[in-house]
Amino acid sequence: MTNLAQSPVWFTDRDEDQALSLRYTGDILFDETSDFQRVRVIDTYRYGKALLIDEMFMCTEQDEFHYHEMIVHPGMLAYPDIKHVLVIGGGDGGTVRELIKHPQIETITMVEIDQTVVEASRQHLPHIAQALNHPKLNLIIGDGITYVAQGEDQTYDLVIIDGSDPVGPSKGLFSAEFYGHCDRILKPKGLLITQAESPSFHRETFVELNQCLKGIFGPSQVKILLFPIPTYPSGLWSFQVAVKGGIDLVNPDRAIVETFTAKEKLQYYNYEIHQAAFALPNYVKTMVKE
Ligand code: SPD
Repeated sequence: MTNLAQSPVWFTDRDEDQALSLRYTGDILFDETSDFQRVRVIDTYRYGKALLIDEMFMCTEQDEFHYHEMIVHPGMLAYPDIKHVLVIGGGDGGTVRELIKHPQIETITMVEIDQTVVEASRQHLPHIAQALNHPKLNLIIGDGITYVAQGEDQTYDLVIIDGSDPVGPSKGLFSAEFYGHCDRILKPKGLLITQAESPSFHRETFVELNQCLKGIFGPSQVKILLFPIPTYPSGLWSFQVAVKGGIDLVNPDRAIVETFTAKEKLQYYNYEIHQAAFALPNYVKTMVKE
């Protein structure tokens, strides 16, 4: 246990009305401002090292597994034929680390706009960034929005949007034009999984994204997946998943899931979590009119 005498310095991720603070050592391990954003790494007492973009927590060593296991495994285990994956964002490497646990994947293309995020993670978050040199990964430093707009039709089985909040370079990751191209570059059978903010903290963004995806993929083809993550505002986070080609997202093969989670010693995801994550609280159902 630490006490306040060790360091009185806190980092606060805030908006006008609420905030989340973590106390840290006071040392900033990495601090660079790129063309896009300020990227820092600090060492917090409760959650280990934390990657910060501008004034927000992007991930921490102690709870990143909630996010990275849930952005990858529900989709991969619902549709085990996935071979070609595109990740937009994801510069810390956590999503790729989880993807490579699925040996059937042949190629992963990841397009991260900010080399500085990759560098900060490689230098200070090696457990998260460990797969960034994996031979299946083609890491492109560039604009994911342009990449998707110029992508060939029906190329990927899975597209994952592992972006930041809708400010700065991530703003365009929440637009109908972008998701229209994602639909086009997905194969007729495939999945899109996108970081969808908090239904209680970012209500407007969450609902607009849901309407946007339903408009493109069809109302019955869009599912919401909820999970807790202590270091994001409100502690409740979401992904939204668009399904193409009749994949049963909610009911994967139980034996396959249990064998996989045991083999990989996953820390958050399991069969029960898979099913429960698609259950929505009533207030969320009301928000998205389900
Ligand atoms: N407010 C934090 C939202 C962060 C979403 N992306 C996290 C990236 C982890 N790979």
